[in-house]
Amino acid sequence: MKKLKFNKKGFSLIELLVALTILAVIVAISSDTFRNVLQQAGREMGIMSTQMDNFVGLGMLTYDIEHAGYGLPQGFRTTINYNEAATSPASNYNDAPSGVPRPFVLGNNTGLNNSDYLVIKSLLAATNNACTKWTYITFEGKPAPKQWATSGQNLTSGNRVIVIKPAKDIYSSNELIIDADGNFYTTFNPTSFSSDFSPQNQGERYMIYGVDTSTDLRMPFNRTDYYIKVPTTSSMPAMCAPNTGILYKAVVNHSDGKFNEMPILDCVADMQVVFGLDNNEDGVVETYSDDISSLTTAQIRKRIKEVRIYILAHDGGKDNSYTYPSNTVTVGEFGKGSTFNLSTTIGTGWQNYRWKVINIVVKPKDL
Ligand SMILES: [Ca+2]
Ligand SMILES: [Ca+2]
Repeated sequence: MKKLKFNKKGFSLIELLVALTILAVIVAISSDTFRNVLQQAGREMGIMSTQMDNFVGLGMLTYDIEHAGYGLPQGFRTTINYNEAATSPASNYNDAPSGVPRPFVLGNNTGLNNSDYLVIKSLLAATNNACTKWTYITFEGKPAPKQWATSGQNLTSGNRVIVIKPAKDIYSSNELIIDADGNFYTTFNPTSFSSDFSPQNQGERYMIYGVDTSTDLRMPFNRTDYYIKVPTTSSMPAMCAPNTGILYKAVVNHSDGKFNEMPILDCVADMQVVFGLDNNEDGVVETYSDDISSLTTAQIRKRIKEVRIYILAHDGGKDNSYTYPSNTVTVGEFGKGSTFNLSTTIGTGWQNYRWKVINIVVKPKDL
């Protein structure tokens, strides 16, 4: 066999493989199907996660935080009356029936083992086929919205959409269009779009955002909640330490306000969320807080520059030959979060699990 000769300054096979892998990841991230892949992988990871680092659910959480606030109305044209999550504890974090939706809402230490409950509101927080799509309609172009050259990017007939009149300048807010009957959404039609949801004046352009494929909307946005729970319908995986739960991503269904739950990590003892805040709005974070309950929607948008997530879980099952070195674990930073006591919360055998804290820092891009 002829031996291949490589220039010393050329690429080695390993380098090429690494480059190709990176390219494949970039292509995957930019494709429409990426979220579907994540969802499917997330389900599988929830069932058999043994390698905690870089678990796929972390990608979903990062994506949702990055896009919190995307397509979210900042104001309403007229009085609005909408529904949101139907059952507690999710309903504790509603902005319905008439509040401007907050991109982030935190239930601080309200969950299992005093873990945090994180709510993210954004059109991209759902997992349906319409919520990543948008277009616009102009006064001159009506009744047909703009069609993209790539058909896969277009909203399809029957999709439920919201319509937003963009802000005039950085000092004003965008505005959700509501018709005379109080409807805050409409059904997409690519050739004859609703005149009630179309610009009324020359030069105006309204944004049209997909929210759901074909279900009537109970709220003019999508919402996903992250929380730790011990499942009621199926038992915990046998490998998990006592008093741990499963970390879920749950999307609020437009049909009934209940959850579509997706397990993303098993054997989770705690999750803490800490926000990096720019209180004087000069672009630089000066404080870290685990309580954003006093912030207005506008302040949440202007001040939250970082979201830090800390997840305490164990890798693999119980191992009697292994001894975890400390009975307390810091799940947080900057004096926020928790000091988790393994011996009192987990109980007997706590030291025979490989405890780890997963730490991510995400900068929201769409606030
Ligand atoms: Ca907390
Ligand atoms: Ca600042």
